[in-house]
Amino acid sequence: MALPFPDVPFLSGFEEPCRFEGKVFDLVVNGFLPRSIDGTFFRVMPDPLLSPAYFQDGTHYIPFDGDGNVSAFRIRDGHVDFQQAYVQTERLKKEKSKRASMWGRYRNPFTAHPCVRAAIESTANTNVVFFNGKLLALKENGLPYAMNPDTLETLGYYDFEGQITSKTFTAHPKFDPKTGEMVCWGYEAKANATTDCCYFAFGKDGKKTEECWFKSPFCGFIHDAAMTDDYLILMLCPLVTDLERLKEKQTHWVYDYNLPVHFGVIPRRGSDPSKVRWFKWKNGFPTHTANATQVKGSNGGTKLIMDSVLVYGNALPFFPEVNVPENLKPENLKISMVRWEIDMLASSSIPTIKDPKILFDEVSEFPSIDDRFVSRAQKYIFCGVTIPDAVTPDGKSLVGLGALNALAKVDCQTGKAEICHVGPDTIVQEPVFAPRSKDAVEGDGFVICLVNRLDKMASDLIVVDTRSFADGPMAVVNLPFRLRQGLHGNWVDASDMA
Ligand code: V55
Ligand code: FE
Repeated sequence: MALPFPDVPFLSGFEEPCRFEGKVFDLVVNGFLPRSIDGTFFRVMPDPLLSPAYFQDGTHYIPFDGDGNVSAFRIRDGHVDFQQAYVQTERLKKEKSKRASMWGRYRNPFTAHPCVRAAIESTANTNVVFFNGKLLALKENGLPYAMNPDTLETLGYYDFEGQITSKTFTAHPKFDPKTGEMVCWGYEAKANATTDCCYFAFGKDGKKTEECWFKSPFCGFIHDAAMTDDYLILMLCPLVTDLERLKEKQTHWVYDYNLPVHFGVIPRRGSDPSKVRWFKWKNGFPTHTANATQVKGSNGGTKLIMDSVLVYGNALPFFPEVNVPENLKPENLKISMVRWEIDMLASSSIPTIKDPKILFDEVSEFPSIDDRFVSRAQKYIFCGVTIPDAVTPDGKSLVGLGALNALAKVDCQTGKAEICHVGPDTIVQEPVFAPRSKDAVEGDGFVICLVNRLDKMASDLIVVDTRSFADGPMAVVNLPFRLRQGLHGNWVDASDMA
């Protein structure tokens, strides 16, 4: 008998597990979808399939738990077909055989039931990327699961035909539009709570071209990075772990308000660990990058410029915190889109970098750009934004990271943004950009975004023309049900998938 899911906020209301796999043919389109949009929007959400038998109180659940359930919206000739399938991870197969979830706290194998403790822990629930003919479902504590992009059939746990020895693989690999390379890293790459990191890259044919092992200054969260022509810039956040806290059955991470954020600069070519450099800044949590580029500085050296979202404190309040400043109110945490500068001629062993410049000063998350401009100075960033005056039916303001209620098109040169309102009682998920054509100018195309209609308890896919961004969506595509909050996804043009 399947027990009810625990009555906790992360599993209730709009966030109740969806658990649906299957297809919906020809979704209803309100408005207009131009024929130039031809491709698939893939995204993934953490979506617990089995209710927990082991920790029935559910208090250990956080929004990053849950089996990866991949959605595909295939857009062609003005029509949208929908498909969804779970990644058949080793972990999900064990859950299905037991007809219950047997896992404990987030990324802590010491809390899992003995029957499942040895299983590959990845839930494949954080991002889906297309590379070399395969769809890769990613979770940063394991290797990818490969899927067939046409059928969403899981092909298996994927070590790139034995080419990688890292035990982990980022959920945010970078794709070089000039060379077709996929640039990746893993942290805690030999075992949980180690400082071992691995940088690796693949040519567009899937052959490994680089592998470089190095250590980070402490064992912390390295969720996202940005890439220039010659460097990968890792963001090591002050969200830390150690073996003791895992053995004490705590959740993996704790945020330390006394620890600076660190940036690791890895040369993309040459695989020389002695060339890896670290830089630091005050305490803060840069969550996601938009892009980076490298220029020649006035001192004659290389200057790296990187744009990211910056939260001035713990961005993930479901993880515990230490050394919290006395006057800190979580609801007042400031969030900005910022531009960092890293001077490669700076000489001390871990130089402190200067305060970043603010690009856009509203609460924002999920920055995305025109991916044809990765590692070049982009003009536009598309992101979710919180417009503070929007209210829920019972008059509550929608504020905070979990409640992005509109989309923004940020002009990085002027700091001005166009806002696309998406309707009342709506939370936007991560927007992705699809260019109008292969040779369109930067940012000319469409923003595609799944939105949560809290009033209807259903989801819509919206499509916004970036030429008339502030006019609102040109098409609203109705799903006949609700998809919970997802993390990341990508647009894949049909010509790239063929
Ligand atoms: C993120 C999400 C995760 C995770 C680590 O996007 C970071 C942030 C869905 O799980 O495990
Ligand atoms: Fe992410």
